[in-house]
Amino acid sequence: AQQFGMTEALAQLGIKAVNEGTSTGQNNFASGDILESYSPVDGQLIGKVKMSTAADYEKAMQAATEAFKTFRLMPAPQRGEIVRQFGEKLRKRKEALGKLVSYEMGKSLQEGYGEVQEMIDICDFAVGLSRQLHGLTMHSERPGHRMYEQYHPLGIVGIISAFNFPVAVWSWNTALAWIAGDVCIWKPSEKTPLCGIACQNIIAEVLKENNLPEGISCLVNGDYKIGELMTADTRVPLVSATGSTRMGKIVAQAVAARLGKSLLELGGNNAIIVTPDADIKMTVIGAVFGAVGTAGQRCTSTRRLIIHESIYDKVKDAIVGAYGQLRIGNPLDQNNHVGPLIDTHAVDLYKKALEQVVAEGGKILVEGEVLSGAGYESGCYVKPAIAEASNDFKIVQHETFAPVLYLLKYSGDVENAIELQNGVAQGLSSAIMTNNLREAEKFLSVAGSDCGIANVNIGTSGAEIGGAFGGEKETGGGRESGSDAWKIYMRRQTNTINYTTNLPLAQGIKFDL
Ligand code: UN1
Repeated sequence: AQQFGMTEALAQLGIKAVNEGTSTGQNNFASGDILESYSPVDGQLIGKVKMSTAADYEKAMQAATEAFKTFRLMPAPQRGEIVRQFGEKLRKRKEALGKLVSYEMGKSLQEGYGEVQEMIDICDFAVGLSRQLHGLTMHSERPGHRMYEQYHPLGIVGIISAFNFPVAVWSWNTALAWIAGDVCIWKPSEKTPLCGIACQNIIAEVLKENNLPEGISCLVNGDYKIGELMTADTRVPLVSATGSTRMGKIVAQAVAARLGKSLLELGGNNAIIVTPDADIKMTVIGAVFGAVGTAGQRCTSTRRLIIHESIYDKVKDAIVGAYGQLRIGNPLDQNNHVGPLIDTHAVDLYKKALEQVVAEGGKILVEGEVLSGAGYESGCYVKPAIAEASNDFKIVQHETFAPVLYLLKYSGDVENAIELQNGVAQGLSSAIMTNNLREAEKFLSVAGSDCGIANVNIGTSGAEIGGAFGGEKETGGGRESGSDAWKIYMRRQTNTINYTTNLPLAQGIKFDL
């Protein structure tokens, strides 16, 4: 990692070297056990942080509660100015933070930079939005009355994020929450704690320079136990959680039990439909990036290709051929396409998936393999694999967070492909490759894809921040990022104002005293 300037990058982000002790972010409440962060890139210890105890969590809550009292009074466009400054700092640290993301999480450096770019983009979006937190005005049924609605800040937003987008998902939430006037408490994945420290250090600088309370952004490190404190806490009106469907069900139930709000961004099982009218060259690029980008660890990763029988062999050969060109290795080296999986546990799940697809009657087209030898010492590097399968296989129905792509065949009309595409429990992202207008429109119609994201002639991953991001069914139903996703971070209030000397009742009810 040294040769890629990692030492300088870590220093720039305020991360301590291993022999210098534990890294602490500003307003990072942590006095518990030490959590070590090992890189899946080279197996080296990158740094250490302390975990947060229940007492630390309580301190964070107090800081956040205090900060909210003043932050909510700041006009929204001024809060936008804070987010603008944060975006400016991210521009300056893009290289360092992108490198840390790549080194701690394992995604390619290009994708690490892309992730920081998503943070910058959502900041820009939020700055504009800070002047557009619009409510509607309505006509009252009563004479001399006026009605309107307004959006007020919610309070403390709890954020639980996953390892695969260790910085961007936090910023999708915080950038909107902050312009909305909320304060945030973040529990990053215990697999990427240093990314959490680095982000916290950047926002803490902005807060300090503006004389704002640190509690606007709090960090707690730790495992699910800290998450449990948050989900059960009535002081946290909104919990935004990204991760597995299993985790999401636990969070949703705990938050619902106290009638809080949750925003869930859970598993996907994303497919690309390839029709006889598809552009094969574009299909190959979209499908291969979708399947092997981030080593198949995006919630939007392409897991299934649903190919028409008439072009099945052609598409299969082209994709298999493209897999032969993939270079797997250190993701900091921009010559490589595919980096490691997050840890050896993920490698086990990858191996199990490949065993299971064979056991269920699938046929391997591109063999998987756990790579060993020079450059692969971490034990986390695997070869992206392809299997021919059937949609009803249990393993195909399941989201395996690894580069395993299933090829499925359909015959007849595009309706048959749509049925397969929708025939899974998850509903995040979907795509169709076709130059046929009828097929494309059918796919986007009410009888088409049942996912939160449906694309034509691009792959399933790599959404822009301007749209609402999220999905249906077991994906959890939440929407983050663009469009009107900001509304979940605010509470809506309907106001009726009477400017007459009479007090008529609605619905024409007579009540005379
Ligand atoms: C995720 O995998 O949790 O659409 C988020 C994409 C990225 C975000 C993925 N912009 O692939």
